[in-house]
Amino acid sequence: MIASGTNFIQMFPTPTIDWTTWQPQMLATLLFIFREGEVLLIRKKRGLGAGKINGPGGKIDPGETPQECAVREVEEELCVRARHLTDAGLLRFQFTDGLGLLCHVFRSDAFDGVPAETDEAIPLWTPLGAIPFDEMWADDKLWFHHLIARQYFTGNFEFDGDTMLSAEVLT
Ligand code: 6OG
Repeated sequence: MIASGTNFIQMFPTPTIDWTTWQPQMLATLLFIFREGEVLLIRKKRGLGAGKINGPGGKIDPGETPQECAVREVEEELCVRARHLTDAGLLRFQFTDGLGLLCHVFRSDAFDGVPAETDEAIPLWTPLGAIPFDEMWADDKLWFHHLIARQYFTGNFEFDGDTMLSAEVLT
């Protein structure tokens, strides 16, 4: 992995696809709610990445904006209403089975309600110094520090199932 300077790209190894012409088949969101020293993660019960820890989120419905999707998914998964979303990053995922997923990442520092377990997710208030990367998608450890630092990031990742084949992160 290479990392230098402030505007850096991390890579390992070289991507096999051309990200400049890449087109997604699916649009999705992730929304990370923060409070003093903690971030609200979920143990995902179903869908893509079931069993893993991630932020709440999901696929964007037709006619929905990414922000609307992010708020809806958090309400459905955790019964809380996030307020004042900011754009945190943009992630591109290409899976070897053909799925191309573009994921808008948001952050929020204000919410209403108390997170509750649902059919879709278990809420996990997680200290920022103890993010459980071993139980998360492999890309997360490459951009999570930018999310915490409020530094906008973009990432391009190739996956074969759970295995990350290539990665680039740009800030
Ligand atoms: P549903 O199946 O829940 O939408 N997602 C990923 N998130 C991370 N951090 N890394 C990945 O690496 C991911 N691949 C997918 C985006 C899928 C949800 O899963 C997230 C969506 O929130 C490959 O409807």
